[in-house]
This record gives sequence, structure tokens and C-alpha cells, in this order.
Amino acid sequence: MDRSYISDLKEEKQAMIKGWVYEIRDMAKMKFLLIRDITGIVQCVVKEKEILDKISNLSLESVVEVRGKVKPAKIKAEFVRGDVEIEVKSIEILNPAEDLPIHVNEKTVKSTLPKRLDFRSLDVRKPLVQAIFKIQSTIINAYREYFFNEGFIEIQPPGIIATSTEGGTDLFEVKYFDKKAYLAQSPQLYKQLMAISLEKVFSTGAIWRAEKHDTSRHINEIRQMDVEVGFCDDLKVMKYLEEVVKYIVKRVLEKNKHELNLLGIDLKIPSAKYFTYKEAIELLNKHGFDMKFGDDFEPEAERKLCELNPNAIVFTYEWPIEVKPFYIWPKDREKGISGGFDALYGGLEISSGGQRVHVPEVLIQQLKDKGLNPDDFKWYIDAFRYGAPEHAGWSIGLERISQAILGVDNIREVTLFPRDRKRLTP
Ligand code: AMO
Repeated sequence: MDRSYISDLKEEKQAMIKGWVYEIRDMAKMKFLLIRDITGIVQCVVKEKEILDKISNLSLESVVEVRGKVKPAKIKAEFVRGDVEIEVKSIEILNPAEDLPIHVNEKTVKSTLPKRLDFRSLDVRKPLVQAIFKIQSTIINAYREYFFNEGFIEIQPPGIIATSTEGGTDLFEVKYFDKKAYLAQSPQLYKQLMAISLEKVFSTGAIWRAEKHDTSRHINEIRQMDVEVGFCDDLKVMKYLEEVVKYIVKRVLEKNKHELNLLGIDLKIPSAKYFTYKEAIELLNKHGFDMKFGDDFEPEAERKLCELNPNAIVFTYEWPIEVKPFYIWPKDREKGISGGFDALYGGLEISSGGQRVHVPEVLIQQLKDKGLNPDDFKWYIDAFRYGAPEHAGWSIGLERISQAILGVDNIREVTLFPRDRKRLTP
């Protein structure tokens, strides 16, 4: 008999399921087992003495094969199929589980986040944790789907680089044969080189930042979803961001109804609001902030902007030249404004981007202005000498947009294996 998934079980049919023991309830003359696979949990009723003897020492999370008849039932237990149960004819214990370091069935004990992360493969067995990562899987797939359908080419930028891409010093050094190299902080320079030739490119991948933050919004290994578009400016590329975030939310609503229900999330497709940086600080100052031109937004300011624009992606554009990286186009030097922007959603910065510098002389000047040595960027600068259209792009942090969609406080909740200052394993 072929294995059935729990979600596919049909009344009055013989079935064989495989899964993990989620809960055991002992009655006087029978046992109720809750068996879980990736599609759900089903109640299995054991009455035969021989089988009861065989499973007298059965431990939670053991892997089992259960055969029996699927019967109609009315079950009211969290996460469990309510309409059927299995009348057990046989059980094979395929691999018994040892004492559990954390509880998968959280009825009795909830573990702390660090402990859960130590045993992530057990942790993801919990229906609520599974729901998070099923939704995250939809998010990244929807992102790919959207740009693939828009005629973009998915590119694979390098993970080991020779010079900083974002400026600054937040790089992890690696020994590269007899040279010094770094883990990529962003696919930035490489996606630009592709956009000036292939026009419409996107990528998804891990990047690394040696930032010493210890917050609920920062990790040191991040999954970025990047876009770069030739013949495009800041305003046009922000529209792509607006559209893809809406599309992602739409796909989550379509594909993850069950998970959203489990998590109690009332998700709605967001609107979009656009403010210049100047307008945004004026708005904040009206609400008790004391910001001036050139200030970065503190988390409190980001939260406030989102609070004032509920369920909106809040764009702030035309940021001051001095707070944006060297590759951002100086839109108006007199006013000191750049083609750089940020996007907030759910109280968090989920993305930043901008129109880029496509003129080598401007690039050299901006590198010098930021105290960087243009010689270190020769290969990058030179690429713009051979016919480079104006171009623009952005990057969404996968973990950040997951946090925003799921309304989760700590970024580690939406990162399978977080890398932060304290954590390198598992
Ligand atoms: P930026 O540095 O703003 O821009 O990063 C883009 C997005 O990546 C996510 N992110 C992070 N998420 C969690 N922890 C971190 N430490 C972290 N750092 C970044 C955020 C952020 O908005 N190259 C530019 C983008 C571009 O201009 O195209 C860049 O990397 O969601």
C-alpha cells in the first residue's frame, strides 16, 4: 500500500500513513495517538491489546508507520484534522525518538528562543513555526515569479569579493589563497554591471555583514532579493517595488490561508505612500520628532511613519546625498538630494535602493567624497565607459519582509538558522 499524506485521507478507506508521534493520550483500555506529517495531524485510535503492548514505551516524535481504516469523526483539538480519525490495525516504529530537548507539542512547556534555535529541526515541526516558513517560501517564490513574468533575467552574483560594495568596514574577511578577500555585503556592483548590459535583472541570495548590532531587526547573514533595471530612474524602480510587494502579499493570501489562520494574521494587500525625505521629516516633526535634513531615521521614526500610514508601503525618496552610498546618483547637488530611497512596511525598513551613478567621472568623485579609493574600484568604474544607460534598483531583505508580513518582533523567528554575533551553530 502506498503512503497517504494526512491531508489526503478519505473516509472509509484503508490507509497507510508515515509521520511523527505528536501526542499520546492514554485511556483505560485504549490510546489516542496524534500523528503528524507535513500536511497535518490526525488522531489514531489504538484498541487492540497486541498493538497497545507494542507501543507501551512509544516516545513523542518517534517516526512511525500506521495502517488502518479512516473513519468519520468529530475532533476538536488544535491543529488536528477534525473530520476523520484512523482505527489502527498496525503500527511500525521506524525510528524511536530519545528524550526531547525541546517540546514540539507545546501544550505543557514553551521553550525560549535561543533553546529553540539550538534545536531548529525539532522547532520547525511545530505547526506554528512550520506556518512561518511555509509563508516565507511563498514570499520568495512570489518574488521570483513576479520578475520572471516581467521578463527579467535571474542572475547569480559572486559571494566572494575583493572590495567593499557598500562602503564602510562591515565586511567579513576570508583568506582567498594568497590574497585577502571578503564575503559579499550585497550583489550591488555586480547587478549594476549586468543591468547596463542585460537591462532587467534580479537575484536572490545570501549576503554577509560584520555589523556589531544586537537588535531584533539585524542579523549578520541576510537573504536579499535584488533588482536592477537599465534605462530606469528612482521613481520608476520604486513602482516595481510597490507592485512586487503587493504581488507577494496577494500570493501569500492565495496560497497560505491555512497558515495565516493558524497564526491569527489578518493580512491585507497594502497601499503605497510616497514622501520625499523632506516631507517625511516634516511629517515626523509635526508628530513630536526633532529631525533635521541629513538625519537617518531611527527605528522609532520608521514605526511612526508606518503608524501614520496604516497598511501602506511607505516610500521616502530624494534622500540627502551624504547619507547614501557612493553608487547613488546625485539628483540635485545644489539641494543636496540624491536618487536614493527607502521603503518601510509593517514598521520596518524592508528595502532601500535608488538611481545609480552611470557616469565614470561622477563615480570617481563620489568615491573620493566618501573617503574611498577609486583605484580599488577600477573594474567597476571602467565598466561604465563602454555604453552604460542610466539605471536603478533596490534590495528587499527576505527576513525583514517576512517580519513585516508576519508581524513578528524578532527577526530570528523568521530566520531558519540565524547568524548573529552570538550564534554560528547550528
Ligand atoms: P541596504 O544596506 O539598505 O541596501 O540593504 C537592503 C535591505 O536588506 C535588508 N538588510 C538587513 N536585514 C537584516 N539584518 C541586516 N543586518 C540587514 N542589512 C540589510 C533590509 C534592507 O532594507 N545595495 C543596497 C540596495 C540597493 O541599493 O539596491 C543595499 O544593500 O531589508
